[in-house]
Amino acid sequence: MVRVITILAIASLILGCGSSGGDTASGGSGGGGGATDTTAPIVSSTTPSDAATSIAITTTVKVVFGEAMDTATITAPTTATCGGTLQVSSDNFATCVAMSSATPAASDANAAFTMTPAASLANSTVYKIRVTTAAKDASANALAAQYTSTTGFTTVAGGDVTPPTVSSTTPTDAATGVALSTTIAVTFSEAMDTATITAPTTATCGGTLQVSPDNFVTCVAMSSGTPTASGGNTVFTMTPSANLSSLKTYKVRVTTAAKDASANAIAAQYTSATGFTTLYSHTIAIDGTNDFNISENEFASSNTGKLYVSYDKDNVYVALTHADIQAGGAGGGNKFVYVIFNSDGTLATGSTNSSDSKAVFGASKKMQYSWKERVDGANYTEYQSAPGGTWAAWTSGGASNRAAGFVEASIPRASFGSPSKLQITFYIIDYNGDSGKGWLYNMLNGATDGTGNPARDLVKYVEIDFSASKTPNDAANIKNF
Ligand SMILES: [Ca+2]
Ligand SMILES: [Ca+2]
Ligand SMILES: [Ca+2]
Repeated sequence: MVRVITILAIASLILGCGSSGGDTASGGSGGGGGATDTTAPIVSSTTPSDAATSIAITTTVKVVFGEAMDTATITAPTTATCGGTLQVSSDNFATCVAMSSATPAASDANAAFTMTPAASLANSTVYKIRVTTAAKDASANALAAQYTSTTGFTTVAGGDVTPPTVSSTTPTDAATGVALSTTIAVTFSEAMDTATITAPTTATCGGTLQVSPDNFVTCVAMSSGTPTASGGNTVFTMTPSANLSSLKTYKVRVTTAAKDASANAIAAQYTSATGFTTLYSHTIAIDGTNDFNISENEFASSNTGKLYVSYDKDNVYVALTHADIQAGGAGGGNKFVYVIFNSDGTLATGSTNSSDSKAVFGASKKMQYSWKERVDGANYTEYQSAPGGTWAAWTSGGASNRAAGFVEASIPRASFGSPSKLQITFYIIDYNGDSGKGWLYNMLNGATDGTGNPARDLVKYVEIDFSASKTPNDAANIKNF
């Protein structure tokens, strides 16, 4: 019985073939094995193409076949050991480029396959592509012969893979005494891609170069979002849109979006360790109102009065409060405020006595400039200097204002010869006191000295250093003659 069925089946098969054969030879009638592909696949192209040059070291490698392939046969090595059917090598396949995946990405209906190297290729290097005969088309026909690039593609020369670094900043980190009008520059170790160097133009921190007084909660608004490049694009300078603030410490930050000309980013965000600190500056209006800052400008005196010293880049400001000071023009007394200035740190030049002969400094110390203001009675202002040891009228460029309990003055720093330091001391004298000899409130000494005959010795003075980042009333600024 089994035998009969088998014979029938064979007969049926033969009959079927015969029947089919009766049609045209093109035979589309197709039983399963109909259009059998017996043609070996070919490599029709590669990308990069053979003999191509200046190929980016980050390139992918694509192999295009003449027909759809059996994806199971298209593989790549993931280590330097050559393996798989698609290979890339710089040393005639002694070793191969490790790919990020053993399964090349198929496209074009399985006719194209793309490999991504696990790491950047080397610069100035020739790479060949190989396809082994284990690569088969969808009908299991293998490549007729192994394919190998004739020449290979060459990667781009001289690639820079070194991240740039921040070499320095200006002002330098930890600098003090920085002018409020400073610009800020960042110097890199190499030329940068200028398109990646930007700055914020509002207080919102943004851009790759930032300057902040509060650890980057806010940033200094710059006048331009594009720092000025110099030094072959290694130095970038920013100009704040307004002066910086007095006695603030500013840090500089460079974000990792800053890149060199080869698109390498800085390895880690740069932030100043300490920051730079600005100079002191507080401008006073000479208007009879006390607009000095108590915490920065005030010196106590036990003579019921207080002294004030401030400065900005152009002027020095001094003031006193005292119960003896009458409103402008008011009062019937004969009292004067004296402020003595020296621009000579050694106090070696000038006059031994004040211009009213009521005060002297320590032994052999001399005085150079004075501002004298009547504070009880008719208004009177006098500026004198003693360049050769003798007091004479001085065109100080100063201005003063006297109000009830308060008198203040400004004098241009240039009028003292723009010194780096200035020594200042204060007293009040009453020509009607002590039988017309006058007597002193020795303001910085905190004592009433009494008679003005002989001249009183002023023991203390304030020394301001215009280049230091200190408040004028810093305790270290009170000196002894
Ligand atoms: Ca084929
Ligand atoms: Ca570099
Ligand atoms: Ca004022």
